[in-house]
Order: sequence, then structure tokens, then C-alpha cells
Amino acid sequence: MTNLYDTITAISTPLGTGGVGIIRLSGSNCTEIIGEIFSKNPKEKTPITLHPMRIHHGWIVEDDHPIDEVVVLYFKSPNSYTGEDIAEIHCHGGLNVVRKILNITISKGARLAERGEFTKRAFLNQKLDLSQAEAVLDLIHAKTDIFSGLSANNLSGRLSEYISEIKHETFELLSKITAAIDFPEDVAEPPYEFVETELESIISKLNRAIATFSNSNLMRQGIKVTIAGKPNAGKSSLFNSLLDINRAIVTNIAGTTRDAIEETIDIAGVPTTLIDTAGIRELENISDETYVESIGIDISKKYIEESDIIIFVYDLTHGMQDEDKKIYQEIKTKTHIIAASKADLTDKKPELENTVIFSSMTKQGIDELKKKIEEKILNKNDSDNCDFSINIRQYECLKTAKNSLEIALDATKREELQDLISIDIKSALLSLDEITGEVITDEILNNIFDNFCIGK
Ligand SMILES: Nc1nc2c(ncn2[C@@H]2O[C@H](COP(=O)(O)OP(=O)(O)O)[C@@H](O)[C@H]2O)c(=O)[nH]1
Ligand SMILES: [Mg+2]
Repeated sequence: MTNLYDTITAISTPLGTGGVGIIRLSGSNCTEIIGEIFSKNPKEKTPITLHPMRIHHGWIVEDDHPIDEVVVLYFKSPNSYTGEDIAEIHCHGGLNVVRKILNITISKGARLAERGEFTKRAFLNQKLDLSQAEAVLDLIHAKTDIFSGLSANNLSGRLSEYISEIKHETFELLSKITAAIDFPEDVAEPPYEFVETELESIISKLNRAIATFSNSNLMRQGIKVTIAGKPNAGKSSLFNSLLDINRAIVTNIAGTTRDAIEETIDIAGVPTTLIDTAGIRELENISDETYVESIGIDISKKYIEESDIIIFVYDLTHGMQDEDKKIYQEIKTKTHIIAASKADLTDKKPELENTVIFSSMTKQGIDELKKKIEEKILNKNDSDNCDFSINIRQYECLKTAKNSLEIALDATKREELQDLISIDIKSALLSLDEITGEVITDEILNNIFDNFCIGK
């Protein structure tokens, strides 16, 4: 067990060589610890008094030896990220010096922070609610502009506002029902039609947030698009055209791309990982020469299985041949796009409907392919876009709340006792409280902050 209110320390910048490295301390012993190691004079200890919201220049010294020239920022409780006293030491961003200063703060009594412990303290000290704390994590990891925008909205309290509107409406309804239960002589029961309309309205608001989850999840986790087809179909050339760089090796010798190559691009706010695979071809017998290629082929099959979308490429100059048809059979049940390559060399018509004809040479059809990928991605989420994001934990809470309200709605339609109906409405409220963290177990809390990095 760690004492919640001891003073914690951590390196808050990425480890590596950089201009500046930051060691952050939070807790009531901050100023004491800084007082012992921070000096105006690099050779002998001349203490510096810390003033809140000020920048202080000096040296970190240990046993009268200068360690680094630094600036220290001081935030006095409660006006800080965690709500506790915080001191930040901004030193030079060398791997060694940052670690050294961290160790000095530990030797003076600070404890190395656990993952996410700064943000956890911010939550426990009510500087952030739980959905805002989770937004910090999303913001740090966001891979696209749109998703970092949504995460910033959550951080600013957008999701909490939406939830609190729903909670307010639910609470109002519950009050009306319980008032009649508690004071049957003075307060009339709300009519069942009224309860029904109210419940339906609340459920539809929940549905809107629930529908946002798949969108958020795509933006958080990204999507995999594998380019599949037989050797020499033009996969690597297409991969390069889609990326606009010459990343994959392109040759006319079958089997050049022996491993899978991945690059991530932003399509409609979704981090889209394009995967160029080795061509799929059934090797007659595996010799030493083709062995490496056969590994590549196994890899392509694995990628196809794990992908969200497949771009199936075949060479239009040859038309669809038996091998192409075999590959098409393998991928056709998955979400896919059919793409016929080398359109600059032929006027042939594709044999299958919905085929995008393209040329990596002239770039004809490349934009159309990008648009098709975008359509397939957006098809995977048909939510009416909310201006906040939802994570899996919040999604589960929303669904539980919705379930309870649906049970209440059924009971209302059957005009059951309002006393019973109120029990399910109450439990929906509890599930909604979990989203912002008003009701939360230690286990859930630890689970959330375990996903953070140390120093956040
Ligand atoms: N004329 C023409 N040649 C292409 C096109 N795409 C690929 N090629 C050629 O076809 C050969 C195989 O292409 P590559 O992209 O390596 O195919 P992969 O084996 O499926 O990855 C190379 O010689 C490419 O230059 C195209 O759109 N037009
Ligand atoms: Mg290739």
C-alpha cells in the first residue's frame, strides 16, 4: 500500500536526448525537497525561496557539486494539476541528467510515482472528473487531428455535460415518481404516458452517446487495410501511390516484397494502417530460394485475417486469372475493394462490378480508391457524430443505464407499480454516475490509471 498523500516524483518528458527534460513532484513535501537540492550558487548551497506561479532559476546541487542548471516552477495547492503542491524541475534533456535528478529527489524522500498517479490525484482531489482524466490519456495517444479534437472536448468537460443533462432529466423523473410514493396524499402519481415519453427521450439521448462509441473506437484504435493479390499484380506500386512516397520496393520479379510493410495515414480522422504484403501464390514446392517468400505468403494470409478492409488487386492487362479468382474467393466475405491495376497499359473492361480501375503510373483512379476506403471506414460506423468521444468503460456504463431504463419502460407500458419502476430508474442513475466517477470502485480506478505512463 502506498500512502496517497506522500510526495511523488517522476520524469514527465519522454526519455531520450532533447532540449528540456522535466521532473515533476507532487505532494506536501515538495518545497522541502526542492529546498534541499536547489541553489542559486552551483558550488555551495544558497537556498532559494519558492513563490507560487513563478519561475526560479538556479542549480540542482548534490554534496556541493553542480548537477545541472535548471528552472523550477512552483504551483501551490490547490492551484495545481493534482490539487497538491507541485514543483517542476526543467533541466537539460539528457538521458542521464534527467535520471540523476529524479534519483536525487527520491533520495530526499520522494517516492517514484505510479502510472497515471498525477492524474489520479487530480481526480481524487476533484480537479478533474473521471471522464476528463480518461481524456488526458486519449489526448496523449491521439493519432489524428479529429480524435485529438474530440479528446480535448472531453477534457474540457463536454462528455460530462452531456451525461449530466441526461442525469438531470432522469433525476427529475425519479423525483416526480418518488414524491408521489412518499406523499401519496399530497402528490399525484405522474401519468404513465408521461413516464413513458420521458423514459423514451432519455433512452434516445443515451443511444446517441452509445452510437458514438464505434466511431471513437475506430479513431482510438485505427483500422487495418491490407493490399492483397498475387505477385506482380501491382500491390507495392499501389501502396506507394496511396502513401505518396516510395516506401515499398517495386520490381517486376515475382515475390520481391517478402515481408509485410506498414504505414499509417489519416483517413477521415481514423488512423489507417496500410499493409503491403507479399503476393499470395501457391508455391509448388518450397525450395531454399522460395522459402523466404513462402513465409511472406503466410504473413499475408495472417494479415488478411486480421484486417478490417482488404484491397484486392489484380493486373487488368491479364484480366482475372485462376490464381486471382482463388484469392478473391478467400477475401470476398470480408469488407473489400476490388482494384484493377495498370490501366495505363490496357483498355480492357473489368470482369466484376464495382471494380476501381487504377494506374500507379499515371495516378488515374488513386483518388477514387482513397474515397472508397473512406466510404468503407465510415460505413463501419454509422453514428450521428457527437462532439465528444466514448471509451469502452463509458460505453459499458451507458449500456447498463440503458438496459435499466428499458426495463423501466417495459414496466411503464404494462402500468406496473411506480415503486418498482423507480428502482430501475435509480440503478440507471448509478450507472451514469460511474461515467464521471461519482460512484467508482478502487479496482476500476486502478484499472484506468494503469493504462497511463509514469509521469502523467
Ligand atoms: N505500366 C504500369 N506498370 C505497373 C503499374 N503498377 C505496377 N507496375 C509494374 O508492375 C510490376 C509489379 O509491380 P509491384 O508493385 O512490385 O507488384 P506487387 O508484386 O504486386 O507488389 C513492376 O514492374 C511495376 O513497375 C501501373 O500502374 N502501370
Ligand atoms: Mg510487392
